[in-house]
Amino acid sequence: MAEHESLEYGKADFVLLDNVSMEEFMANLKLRFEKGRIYSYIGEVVVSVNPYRAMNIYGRDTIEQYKGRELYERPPHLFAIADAAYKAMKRRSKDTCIVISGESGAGKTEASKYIMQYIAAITNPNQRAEVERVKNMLLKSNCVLEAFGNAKTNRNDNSSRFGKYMDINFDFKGDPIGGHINNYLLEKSRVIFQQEGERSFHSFYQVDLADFKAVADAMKVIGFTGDEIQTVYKIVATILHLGNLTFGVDGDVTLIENSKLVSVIKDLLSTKEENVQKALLYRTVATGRDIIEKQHTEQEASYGRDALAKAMYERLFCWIVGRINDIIEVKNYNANVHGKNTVIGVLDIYGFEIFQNNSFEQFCINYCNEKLQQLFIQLVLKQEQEEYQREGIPWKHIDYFNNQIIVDLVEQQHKGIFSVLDEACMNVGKVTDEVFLQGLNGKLAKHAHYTSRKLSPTDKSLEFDRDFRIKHYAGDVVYSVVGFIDKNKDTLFQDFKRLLYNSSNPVLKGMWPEGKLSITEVTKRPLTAATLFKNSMISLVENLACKEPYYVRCIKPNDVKSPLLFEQERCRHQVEYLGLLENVRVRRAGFAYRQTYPRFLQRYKMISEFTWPNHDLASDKAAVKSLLQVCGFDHDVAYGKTKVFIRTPRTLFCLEEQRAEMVQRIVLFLQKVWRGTI
Ligand code: AD9
Ligand code: MG
Repeated sequence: MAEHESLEYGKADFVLLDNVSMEEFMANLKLRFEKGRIYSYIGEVVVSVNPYRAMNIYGRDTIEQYKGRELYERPPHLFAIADAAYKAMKRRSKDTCIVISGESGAGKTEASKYIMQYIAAITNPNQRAEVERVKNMLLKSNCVLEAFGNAKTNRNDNSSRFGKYMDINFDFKGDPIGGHINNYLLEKSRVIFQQEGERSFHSFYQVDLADFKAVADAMKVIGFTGDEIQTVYKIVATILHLGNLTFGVDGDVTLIENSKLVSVIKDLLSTKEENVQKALLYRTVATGRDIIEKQHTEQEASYGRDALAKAMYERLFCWIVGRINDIIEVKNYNANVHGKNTVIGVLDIYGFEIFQNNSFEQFCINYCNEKLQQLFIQLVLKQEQEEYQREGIPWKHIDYFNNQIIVDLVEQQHKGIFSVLDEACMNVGKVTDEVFLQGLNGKLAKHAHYTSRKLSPTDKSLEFDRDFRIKHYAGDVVYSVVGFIDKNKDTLFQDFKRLLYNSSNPVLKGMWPEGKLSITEVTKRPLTAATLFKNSMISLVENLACKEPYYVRCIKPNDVKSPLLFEQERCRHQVEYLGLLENVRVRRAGFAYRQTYPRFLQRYKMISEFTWPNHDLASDKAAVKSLLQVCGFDHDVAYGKTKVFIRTPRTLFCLEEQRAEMVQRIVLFLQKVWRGTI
């Protein structure tokens, strides 16, 4: 139980609720939010509610309060979990990771930044210049990634439109020596289309001097060259101009209506005007032995232009991440000399999404959340189980909904939705989204988590040839198949790749190595977007699974960015799909609380005369036993090899109360001694 918090702020740890019911959970969450207590625990999981106002809880003094402390010693905070992850890494040479989840606007990115700031603040006590440089680069990389990967949406003014996993590497002293970033599925369609009230990526608007300078300076600090920074902005400008480019027809000839733009674009891309023109209007195809240039229809030309804009931006973003990695990655680390190099990973990834219209992107994002939920289930349960085994305490099985069935529905070979989609995309001839839906219906008719109107004709919430519904662990989502095939194929005409590869700007050329291949050499189909995403998710989960995980579950209190409003229904839904109640149950079904014997004594020894001020028993374990026997709690605890386990939270409460009483008495006693009245 966290110290320094009276019950007027509610229960700091949900494990301490009298009854685990949705009502009690919500009442506690609301009370804490209203009292300005935005963080709570479920055991070691941090539950965070976005305060939508500046909180004075991230300063140097707060950092000092959490540094080196145990989780329960201070009120719940992100810093406590960051410190726990750091301690585990430093003391036990464990790789750890902090998984931050929650929906758009819930506060994931802010949380990840506070965690990084905390780690930066508590490390490098000797002020080694090299470590300071690394820390600075890691922090600055956020600024660059946000400029190119974030955008204003209706849900969040600074919404991350990509998933991010960042490893921070530490040397044996526990100081950061480098890092690595993995990025996932950038929402590149935003470059060509934004919903009403939304914007494209921040980078397209950073033309006023201050914003531009901040990002360009951050790039410079990280180590981008002048040429590289210039190329980045040339690409951004090219994409803006492509957005204004329109096509028309004259007889049977497709032409560019505003050809002046082509001249601007060719300068930005350091290529020839005729090459740009040709790539926009024709595609080269190999038919048998012949190579012909086929003119685009107006529609094809527009499609090609949009695909080019999207692909250039996506490639730019991945290139930026790659460059940052080149620079911040640990080089020449010799474990024999420097000791083990350990890692803390921070995952800030899109939460579950249910929109009015859900497409391929939402499908991928929600699949990602299924994978992470599966990992959460496995790790939380696995960890509990392992700890009980290690400590020699019998394990009791707990029932929970295992979402593996939904993960399989999406990713299974041959039968899964991704496979059906890829199969549809392989077909030659006219493949439509409807054909894909038929394929799904054929293969998944009997699946308990899949429905379409065809299979359930009376279900009016679905359209016949357009929609399917997945029963996700977090709720039902209806997806429209429109655009699935196209987004999965993600075609970019080869001609564009060659155009960019043949640029005389070496930075741009370097981004498009596959443009080197001539038409006859291109034989391999590029992997589909679904396959790439699936592979990246599988390797992400593998990576997380071998680390000791810490969780931050973020909740968005309302849709109007208000610091005052706690929308009950809105929050309840999030608590539900984040599986927080199950989390509390799992935690309580075993032992709600555990602590090593010395630590336990340190906190409660004043309760018993056998242990205060010191005990003379054979071991700390024996002393804890005698203390708990005297208090009458012996029936509610188990004694492991190194830790005492307490089953019900009430016992811990009583101990805390008795402790508080004794501390009070001791203080009064000491005051009297000092005043000389004793
Ligand atoms: V998205 O999935 O990338 O669209 P996030 O990352 O979950 O989303 P973000 O961290 O960007 O949300 O938070 C949204 C906004 O809430 C921020 O821009 C802040 O204005 C506000 N916020 C979030 N956390 C805090 C906080 N701890 N203190 C103050 C906060 N404001
Ligand atoms: Mg974010």
